[in-house]
Amino acid sequence: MASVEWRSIPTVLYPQEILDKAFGRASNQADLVEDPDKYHRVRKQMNRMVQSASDVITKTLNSYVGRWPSLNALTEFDRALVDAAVGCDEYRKNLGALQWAAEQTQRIAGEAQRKILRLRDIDGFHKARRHAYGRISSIIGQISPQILWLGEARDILRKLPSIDPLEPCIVVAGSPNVGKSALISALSSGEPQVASYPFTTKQLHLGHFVHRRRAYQMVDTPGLLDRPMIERNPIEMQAIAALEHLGDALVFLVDRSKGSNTPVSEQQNLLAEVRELISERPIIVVSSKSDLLDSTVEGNGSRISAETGEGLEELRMDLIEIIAADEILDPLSLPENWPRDDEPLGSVGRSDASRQT
Ligand SMILES: Nc1nc2c(ncn2[C@@H]2O[C@H](COP(=O)(O)OP(=O)(O)OP(=O)(O)O)[C@@H](O)[C@H]2O)c(=O)[nH]1
Ligand SMILES: [Mg+2]
Repeated sequence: MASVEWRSIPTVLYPQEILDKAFGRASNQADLVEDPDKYHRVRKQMNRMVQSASDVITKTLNSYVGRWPSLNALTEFDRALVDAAVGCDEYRKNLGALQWAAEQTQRIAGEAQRKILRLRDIDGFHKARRHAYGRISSIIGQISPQILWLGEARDILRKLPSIDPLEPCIVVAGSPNVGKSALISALSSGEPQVASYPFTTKQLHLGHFVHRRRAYQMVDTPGLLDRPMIERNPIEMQAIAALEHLGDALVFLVDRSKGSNTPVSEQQNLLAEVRELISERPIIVVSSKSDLLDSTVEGNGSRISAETGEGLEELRMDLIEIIAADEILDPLSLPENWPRDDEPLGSVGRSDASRQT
């Protein structure tokens, strides 16, 4: 399961644009037909117009279906995002309608071509072509709401965070304004990406750092894990549940500084709730904004400051360590895709065996 590059979902043309493209291409194709005999020329031209109009439409519609991620291939987290953003059922239904329209278009073209083959007059060829165009236009007209839906959905999906399920992922949580985004920026190599969750108007940050050739992704959770779960709607809960499968570790920030928006006791309650929800994954609790804390009072636990960099490298190493500890269940097993010495021999053996059968 590779990551979904939401940004690369192609533009969806308007229904009329799809028709214009198809019929325009078809006319160009007709102009290329050369035959001195008018009867044969027109017959070939009409035939070719129907064929290429149908080809363009089928190819365009199928390319949408093909380039939109298949819901079944998505991670639970991505599926939860799609569900909240545009609705999984709608997503499936509307892509299905495109597939249906592509099939109908091909069927209409086939029928028109068989008819042209049977006909014996130039006028009939023209009529058959016009009739096919009319039917194709009406099919596209029928799925016009679905095409428009996909165009709008694409604009929403493009902004979703793309997380690679094959690389480790660190989820950063905590009450509003505790410094989640600042921490991700401070730990990131390069500028973090900005994406959005469909549950909140706030922008989320996606960053990563590389350690021993592994990319550790970090994602923050504005509006997701920052208020009591009782206030959640079912679709948010679904995303929160999916977070558990996504993250290899969770960093929970507690802002104990005087200027904090949320009382520490409330932040602690939230932490207890998050612990319960994300019970399967290691959680590291850190005090944020240590530059604003009184060092004598706040001596216990780890502290970080995105501002001064205090504690950041320690946190990074802690994360790398707990993620590695979590991953290596069998100390003798090799990492996935690790080149094995016995691989060439093994594959020769297999192909020999298959040749005998
Ligand atoms: N002094 C100090 N200020 C910080 C630190 N980290 C974050 N801040 C400030 O705290 C405010 C909130 O930081 P953000 O990183 O946006 O917090 P957040 O948790 O992402 O906030 P939401 O996304 O709104 O929930 C900003 O004004 C930051 O500049 C820090 O380590 N030290
Ligand atoms: Mg933020």
